[in-house]
Amino acid sequence: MNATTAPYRLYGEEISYFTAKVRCAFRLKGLWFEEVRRGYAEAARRTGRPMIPIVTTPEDETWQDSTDIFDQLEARHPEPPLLPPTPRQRIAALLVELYVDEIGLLPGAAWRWGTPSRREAGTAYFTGLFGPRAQQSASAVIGLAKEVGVDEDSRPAIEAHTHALLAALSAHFEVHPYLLGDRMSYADCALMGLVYGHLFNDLESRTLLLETAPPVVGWIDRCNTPAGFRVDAWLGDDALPPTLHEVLRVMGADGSSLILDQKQTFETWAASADAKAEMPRKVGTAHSELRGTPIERLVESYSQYMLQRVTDAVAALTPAERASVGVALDGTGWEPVLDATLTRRVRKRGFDLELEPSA
Ligand SMILES: N[C@@H](CCC(=O)N[C@@H](CS)C(=O)NCC(=O)O)C(=O)O
Repeated sequence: MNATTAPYRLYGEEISYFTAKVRCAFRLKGLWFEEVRRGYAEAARRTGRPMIPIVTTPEDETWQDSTDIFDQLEARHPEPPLLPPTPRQRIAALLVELYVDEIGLLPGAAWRWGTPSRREAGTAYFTGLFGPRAQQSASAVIGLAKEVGVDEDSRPAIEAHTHALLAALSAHFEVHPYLLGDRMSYADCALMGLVYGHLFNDLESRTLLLETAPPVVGWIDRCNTPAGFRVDAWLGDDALPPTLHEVLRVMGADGSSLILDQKQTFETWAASADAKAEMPRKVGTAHSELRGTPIERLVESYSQYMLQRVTDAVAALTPAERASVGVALDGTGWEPVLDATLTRRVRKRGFDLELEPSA
């Protein structure tokens, strides 16, 4: 079922956050794929957006956006599935992705670019990847790190959050091989974006992982080398074990206020926006906090797309399923995100996002 007559091509980098998410999905599904480096120009040529990853299919279609790539892969190659069919595990997996895409950027950027020595190591890494453009590319990403909320004042809180996350993940992976049990899933693929794409590939955070979180290093290895077609099971009874509850709690308690403040910024912008005009990538600033430390973040319209993905999945549950998810996630800090009502929605048109007309 997963045989193709030509390879998929994944344009991305080993150290790219969002490439690391989807690489795992190709491996999990046992697909024939090749990775192509320095793919920004090809991404821009095919989509108008110099952003990786992109995927080209055996039929030469182009996919962009890790989340959409997951959906396309799942639709074309449903076995083995990425997303569990059961409500608690499905919502948990989508929350892990929301955390990674929106909040994980903070530790990801802080450990790569947050101090002079990290900037030096990151820039040296870029030299091998981008040649003469390394310095320019590094300066651009250092600017993005500031935009997502990383600065000298916020770094201690971001690092404290990272330590808490690694402790919770270590405790979980001491007992379970993957986030949802004995089988890899969407949640593992998403988390690999932060934990492998950035933390394991960056010098200082790799040392942190090796010295303080060996079970997480073992999990990275399992995700990078799935055991062929041996597919074990997700936890029975749609369970979210206590160790996973704690992982979700660190993510939700620390991250949900920033996610909701971004929603507020987006919806304030949208209230006076012209739905027919091209939607800007950045729509304003969220004044938020992490562990009590102020965070200023430029808000991307795309953040509404990611939040909507979770709230739509919640809306699709039956009342009994919704109640069961509520019980399982009680105390994680995710409750206000699960209950959020979006006043304005976005949708994809081609590779672009646009505002849905107001109801
Ligand atoms: N929503 C996109 C984000 C992709 C993304 O931000 N990729 C980074 C590299 S990991 C990039 O190309 N950044 C360039 C930019 O932000 O302009 C996805 O999930 O694929």
